[in-house]
Amino acid sequence: MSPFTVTRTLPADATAAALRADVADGLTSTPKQLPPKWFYDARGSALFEEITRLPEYYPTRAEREILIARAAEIADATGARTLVELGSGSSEKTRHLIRALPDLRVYVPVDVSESALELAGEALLAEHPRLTVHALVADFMNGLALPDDTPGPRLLAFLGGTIGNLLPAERAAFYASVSDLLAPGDALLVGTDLVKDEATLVSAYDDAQGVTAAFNKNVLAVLDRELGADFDPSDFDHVAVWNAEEEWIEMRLRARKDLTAKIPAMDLAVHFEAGEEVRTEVSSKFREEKVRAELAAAGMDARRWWTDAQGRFAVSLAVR
Ligand code: AVJ
Repeated sequence: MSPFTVTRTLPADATAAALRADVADGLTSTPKQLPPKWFYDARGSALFEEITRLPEYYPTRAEREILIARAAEIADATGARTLVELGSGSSEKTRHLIRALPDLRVYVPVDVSESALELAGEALLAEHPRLTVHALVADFMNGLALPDDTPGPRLLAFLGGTIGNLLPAERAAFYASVSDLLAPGDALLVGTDLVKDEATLVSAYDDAQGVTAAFNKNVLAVLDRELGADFDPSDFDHVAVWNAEEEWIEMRLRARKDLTAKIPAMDLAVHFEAGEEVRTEVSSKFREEKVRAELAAAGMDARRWWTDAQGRFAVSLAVR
């Protein structure tokens, strides 16, 4: 078998169909909403990379600090021979982990972006020629099946705080499906941003340079390109608010005036009153007890909890 294979479990047109379904639901409901996964076309992914380097956006640096400091402990605790990474993107975060896992034989990056998987796979193989890389083009929210050759113990990594983009019910379903996928003795490594003061959180999602605003508005450019819509991103303001009850940051786009956007591909016209908002992202912030309890509810035992020195972000290791 070639050391690098890519398996597509998403039909080529699944993405287009999913976008239409999300727009049909989300822009006709009250309040309006769109799922955050549609930010990430090539421009959106580049803007997100830029966000990770902003002074205000601490999660990426905090998580990297933890992974570097704890890679050897993670390797010891898991003895992983297979590493599965959900939402792997450029695989930058996992590089430290891969270097630290002495028994690693198979790496399974999972992402909706085939181009990201190919680039990351080639780069990793250049560094680890004996590793088998079996990339999966898949949307892991719609159930996940592992390739045949994934020797245990397996470590499944879901990093970056992306778990925070799921609503509580989706999160429970996600943990349950991960637990189903794992065998006893396999482990889950999950990165969670933590509850902290409101000013720090809001500025992480509303930076001075306006990169997050451009990232947020990019979803409108995606709708324009993919669905022939006529949104003008400059008709909307970027909004980031802390929802203290739910303990999540919400990003929204707020119409600056009354407007009607046409979405010809779907025979849809969407009206916004001046000031009306569409919620584009929820980014939940966590406390240790809640992470533990949610993992336990899915049959996983949170054995380790590591934070960065400033206590801003946590990485948990849970065993099935
Ligand atoms: C990649 C989903 C973890 O929620 O912090 C960054 C995305 N949104 N700035 C996050 C994001 C606005 C990010 N995640």
